[in-house]
Amino acid sequence: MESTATPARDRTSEREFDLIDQYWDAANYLTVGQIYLLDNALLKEPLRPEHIKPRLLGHWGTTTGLNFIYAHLNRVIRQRDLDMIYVCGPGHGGPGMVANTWLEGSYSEIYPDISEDAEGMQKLFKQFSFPGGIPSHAAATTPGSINEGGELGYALVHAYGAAFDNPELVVVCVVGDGEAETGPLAASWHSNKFLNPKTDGAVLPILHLNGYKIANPTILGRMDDEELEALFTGYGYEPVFVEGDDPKLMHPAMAEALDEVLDRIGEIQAAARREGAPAERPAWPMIVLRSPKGWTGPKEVDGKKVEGFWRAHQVPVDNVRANKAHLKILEDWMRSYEPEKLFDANGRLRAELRALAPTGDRRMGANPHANGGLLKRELKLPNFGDYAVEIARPGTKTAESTRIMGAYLRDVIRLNEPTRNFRLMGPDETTSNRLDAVFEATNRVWMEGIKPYDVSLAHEGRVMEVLSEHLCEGWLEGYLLTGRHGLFNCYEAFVHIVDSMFNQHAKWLKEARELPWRRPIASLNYLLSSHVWRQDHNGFSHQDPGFIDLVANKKADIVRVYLPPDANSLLWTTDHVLRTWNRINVIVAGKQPELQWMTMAEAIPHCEYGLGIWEWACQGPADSEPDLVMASAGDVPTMEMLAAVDLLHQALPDLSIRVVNVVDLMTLMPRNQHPHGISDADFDGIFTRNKPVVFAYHGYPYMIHRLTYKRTNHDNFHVHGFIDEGTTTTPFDMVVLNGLDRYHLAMAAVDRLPALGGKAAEFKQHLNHKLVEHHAYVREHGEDMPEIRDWTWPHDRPEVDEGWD
Ligand SMILES: Cc1ncc(C[n+]2csc(CCOP(=O)(O)OP(=O)(O)O)c2C)c(N)n1
Ligand SMILES: [Mg+2]
Repeated sequence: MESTATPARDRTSEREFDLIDQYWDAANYLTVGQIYLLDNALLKEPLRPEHIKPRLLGHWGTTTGLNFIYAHLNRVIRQRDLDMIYVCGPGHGGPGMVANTWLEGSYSEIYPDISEDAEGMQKLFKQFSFPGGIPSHAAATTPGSINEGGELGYALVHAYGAAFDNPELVVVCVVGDGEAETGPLAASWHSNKFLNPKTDGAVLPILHLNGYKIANPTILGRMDDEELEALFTGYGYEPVFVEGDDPKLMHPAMAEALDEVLDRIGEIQAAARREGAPAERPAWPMIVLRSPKGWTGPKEVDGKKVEGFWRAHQVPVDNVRANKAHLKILEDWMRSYEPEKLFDANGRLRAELRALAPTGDRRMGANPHANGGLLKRELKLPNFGDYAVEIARPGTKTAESTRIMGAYLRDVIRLNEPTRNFRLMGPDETTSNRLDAVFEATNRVWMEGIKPYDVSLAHEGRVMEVLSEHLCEGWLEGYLLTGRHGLFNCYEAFVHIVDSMFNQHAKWLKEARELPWRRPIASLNYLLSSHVWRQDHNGFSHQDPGFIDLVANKKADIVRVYLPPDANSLLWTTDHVLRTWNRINVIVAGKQPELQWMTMAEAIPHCEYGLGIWEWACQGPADSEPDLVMASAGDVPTMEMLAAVDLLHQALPDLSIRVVNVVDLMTLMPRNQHPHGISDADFDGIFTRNKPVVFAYHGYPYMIHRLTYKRTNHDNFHVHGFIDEGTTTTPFDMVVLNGLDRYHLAMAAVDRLPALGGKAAEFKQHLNHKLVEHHAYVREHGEDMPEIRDWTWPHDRPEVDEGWD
């Protein structure tokens, strides 16, 4: 006779699903509590207006889905002993992430004041979106988070960045269906073309189709399953659908889906890691979770649909203090989770439920990958002096500075190959930026097909190239946040595409630095090459030095901008930035053959100090105040400034000129505003207190004024830089158009030296004639005049006087 009894395994499952459902209830309860309650956290008394926060803030709609996923991930982590982190795309669901880390105990471990009891729960509720408390979004303050999530679009790219070179890690990434409409997120699906199942971890995207954004349906939410399946299959995924609104059916469906995708990930990895297995890109599984926005919340408020609609997005019931009916809705809603069954009288999660969370570092709020500094190992760095360009006389020999840097990076890659913790990202420009020596040591990683004639393309490699600055930036951020190192090389003009991502990372670092439990991560390093002054062939679209201005907006202790004028100073700078942590370093350096100035012995102290007087270039007695200071920051401006000094010296040999070069832009700031700022006394010593300073600067001139406006001699600073005059023309014409050329600089100097009187008139006329000649010449010949192209610094280094007597 056939038995009607449920098999034992299913009975256990039913019981387990019931517990998971309660765990989910607990997380949902804590979410609502954070949004609404100031007091009466366990609802031991009837809810009264004074229990309610005066300002109701937060996002409810997304959190039940996030909480549902978290509870189910806990099950598989425990069952399979998974090393798993949770990247929460809809970071506005912050209270959900906080609730879950509190339930698993990781929150109270980090913040003991928010203890696992009634008092802690009370504080947990109060602190949320409250002055002096925590932000409404998942942030650096949220245990287990590597993704701010406030600005939507970067979750999936961060998840992939975390998974690279972490073969045992599973990165679950919840993607909001609104978030999925952003450009960066839409590009991120292609990251699977760069993930090697043998050497990298797995990313499990969970597309959260709750159907709505703030006040609109979502595109993906309104697409049918057939079209979604086609879309994601086309992206190279195998979507598994979990859909519905009945928790009784949804728990088993989600558990089954998770088991299926994790089995599949296991199979993919086992197959790829077998001896001699062919490397190929698998179709990675993903989950499409279609569940109501604001699931389990109020169905209707004031006769208007809330659950399963965009009205559930933020605070679904407002004006609760004053409106009795709303207060009742809130109370009924909170009591529907039956808090008395979830928490004991002391506010502790019941032991049976607590046992559902993983333990120790397996808890997603305590996983060290989400606090990457804990895992960070220093890089092994070669001796940068070994790559130095020999300089017999300054300004006579040319080199491509970034090509020299490429050789250094090649050996960084070689030295760190065993630890697999360094990557070089770029939007298809590594060769263009002349870093191609790196391909002597590694390849571009690529999991798509490889043709026999492809160049430096392989299934494994330290270089990641994709024509998406968003992906390069996001992968690197994810990689750094999980404890590794890297560098992003980019055309200067197009790095603006990631302005906003830079902003968010800077915010993350600012917050994380204030949290002692977040260990320092490696700095985010940019090499901006193919810069404004040498994009003469590509024209105006490719000419923009404004990223520096954006960078300078950020907290002084986080950002650094370096403008090394030659190869040896670029080598020092590269070595330096790779040794730093918790910073954002921007290096701007040219890739074209350019004159070289400093020996390595000169470059090291110059760069260490960040700026200095180039004695070998000064005209007139070095031991007295000059008539004029000629200063520069940036490679092309430095050459033009020195050429101007040469012109001035020839025409006005009695003029004493001091030559100053700035590598570390932040040295110009007052010391109390930036840790690299030099003292006022030193600044006055270098730039004088009252002599004219003609400053040739790489970017927008206003920046130098902004950095120096508090300095004594600021009124005498005359800055020449990019004034948005760009086009396709010769390199010298570019600087002429912007008044940054030697002739304009020399004229600017003369104009500031009234004492020269009539002596200067003839010289100025000569300079003006030169500009006319240049103008005619380039328009006739299509290249710069030979005297410009072939100019070199005419003076030898003066004999170095070693003594100080
Ligand atoms: C780049 C960006 N644009 C706009 C917003 C404002 N915003 C916050 S939440 C949201 C809707 C998000 O919808 P979805 O991703 O579907 O999340 P969920 O439905 O899970 O709340 C928007 C537009 C933002 N945070 N980031
Ligand atoms: Mg949505």
